[in-house]
Parts: sequence; structure tokens; C-alpha cells
Amino acid sequence: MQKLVDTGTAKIGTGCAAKSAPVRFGYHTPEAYMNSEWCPPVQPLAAIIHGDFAPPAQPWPQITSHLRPASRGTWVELVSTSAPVTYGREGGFEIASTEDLLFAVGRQEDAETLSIAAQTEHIYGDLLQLLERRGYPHLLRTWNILQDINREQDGLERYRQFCFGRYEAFARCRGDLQEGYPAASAVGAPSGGLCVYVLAAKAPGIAVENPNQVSAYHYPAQYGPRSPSFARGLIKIWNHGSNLFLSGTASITGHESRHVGQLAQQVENTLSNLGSLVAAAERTAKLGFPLAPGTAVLKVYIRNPANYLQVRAQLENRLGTELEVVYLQAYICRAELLCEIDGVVFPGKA
Ligand code: 3EB
Repeated sequence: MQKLVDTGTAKIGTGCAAKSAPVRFGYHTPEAYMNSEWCPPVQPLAAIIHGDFAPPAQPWPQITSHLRPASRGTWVELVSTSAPVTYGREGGFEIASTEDLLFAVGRQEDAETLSIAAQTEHIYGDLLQLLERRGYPHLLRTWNILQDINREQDGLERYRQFCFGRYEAFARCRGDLQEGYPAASAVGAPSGGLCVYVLAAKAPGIAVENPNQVSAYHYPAQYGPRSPSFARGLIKIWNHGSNLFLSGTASITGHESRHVGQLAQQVENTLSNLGSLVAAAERTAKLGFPLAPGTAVLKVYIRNPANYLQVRAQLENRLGTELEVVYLQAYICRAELLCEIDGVVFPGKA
């Protein structure tokens, strides 16, 4: 991230709460996060901590990602909205909800007795039931962080087991879904088991696919016994404003990894995939989804932190230096992929 705003002791947000507003994402230093009084219309849904920082308890979920900034240091990612939020817990999940949306987080530490596929099916099954029961059945976006994602275990790579379990949970609990999957990212961390955090809503979003890529849910069996259950992107139109959720995007054309072993070309292809995805979203909803400062944030996952400066230079060359971006060291779900980018666009003013 380039822009470092140290707010000192500040009240972030004043004024009245709006109903059914977009979800905003911002990156803050631990100091700025601690020294801000988050007040209407900034209503925290959750904070995701990338790096070493153990904040005092808050009403909202605070999640340690087990991912480290490639630039060193620590970033706190604040997920917020402007509508009033209610906080709770249920069956191992921490929850923040408004009248229209629900944020939930769950973690399953690696259990010796169960396969990763079975653990994933459990957490997703429980989550889908919770969403159904609470009346927010439409998953918009999921973030999945899996320890040792590329390691083979019981004869199948852990990521492929994860895809298996997620697929089975969707098939069992949401047989009606067809192709209405959420946008998603799935990356690897050195610790933390399986962490899943999600955004769901009462009313559905609109899935978007990338014309340059085979839909992940149609990937052929060479990538695993069950295809990944996610959409390349998802548009959510709220009463006031909208969101575009961009799934993890990498150097994949069709269904194949491209430019194996070539960092610059992989980053280039990833950025061009991101561009064609945003363009596809524009064609679908004509809302204007600029990848611009103040209306978008990106997360860049880099397998080898030694590549950080080169990846950053290429991204800034394409998108400028003002965009809010965090660069995280993470394992990508295909062993040959060197980087992946995801993000959220929230057009318009707060
Ligand atoms: C890909 O395009 C790269 O399994 O949820 C990106 C985003 C990827 C989400 C997931 C996987 C997932 O297939 C990997």
C-alpha cells in the first residue's frame, strides 16, 4: 500500500446512517486503527489483521489472516458499511449484520482425525445453514485462507480437498444454486488451519464471468476431482450504491496457467484478466466501476516476497500509485502461479 494516512486520534465518519449501503474496505496502520473512533456512518463489520498485531477486543470480529505484508509491517483491513450493525456469535461463527447483509467468520484449526475435504464440508455446511436460518441466504463473497494449501495430504493436494468439501457442501445445502456462486479467493498461509470469512445478503447479486477464462466451476477434472465453486466477480446493487467484488485473479487463460516461471508475464496477464473482468462487469451493469483511489482497493498475493518490488512496479505502471493496495506473501492455489490479485470496487461517495 502506498498511501499511509495516520489519522492520529480522529473520528472517522460523522452524520446519519444510510440504509443498504455499499461495503467499504480500507487499509490502516495498527496505530491509525487503534486511534480512530469508528462511528456513524462508518460502522465496522470486521477487521482483518495482516501481520503481527493483537488488538484489544472489539464488538466486531477481528481476524488474523496469518498472511504477512510482503513489504513487512502490519496492515489492518477494515470492512465497514454505513447502516447500523448488530454483532453476535453462533455455532463457532462471529457475525456482524445489518438489515441487508451479514458478515461471518469461522476458523477450523487442522484436525488430525478429519480430512481437509471433510473439515471444509463441515465449515461450509454450517455456514450455509446459518445464512439460511438467519435469512441471508445469498453468498456474495468468500475469502478462504488455507494453511499449507499446496501440500499433498492423504493423496490429494489440500487445495483440491478444499474444493471437494466446498462443492459437496454447496450441493448438499444449496441444490438450487446452479451457477449462482459467490466471488471468492482461496490462498495459502503458513499457519492458521482453515479460515473462512464471508459476506452474504438477503437479496442476490449478479455473477460476472471473464470472457478470457473458463468459469472455474467448469474447470476440467485435471485440476481436481471437484471444480472450484466460485464466480470470477459479483455485482451487488444496494438501495444506495453498489459493490463489485473481484475474485482472486491470476495468470490463467482459458483454464490453463500461462507463463509458468515468468514473473513479469504472469503479472501482465493477471492485470489484463482483471481489466477484462471489470469490463465484463461494466457491460453487465453499466454502473461505472473504476479501479481508482477512494473507490477500489486491491490485495496482491505474492508467492515469493522477493518479487514484491517488481510486482508493485508493474501494477503501479498500469494503475497508478494512488490506489490502495496491500501486497501479501501468500501461497497461490496452483503451485506454478506466482501472484494473484483480488479486490473490491465501491463506486460513489460515502
Ligand atoms: C483460478 O482462477 C485461480 O478456489 O475459491 C482464485 C480465486 C482461485 C478463488 C477458489 C481459486 C479460488 O482458478 C485460483
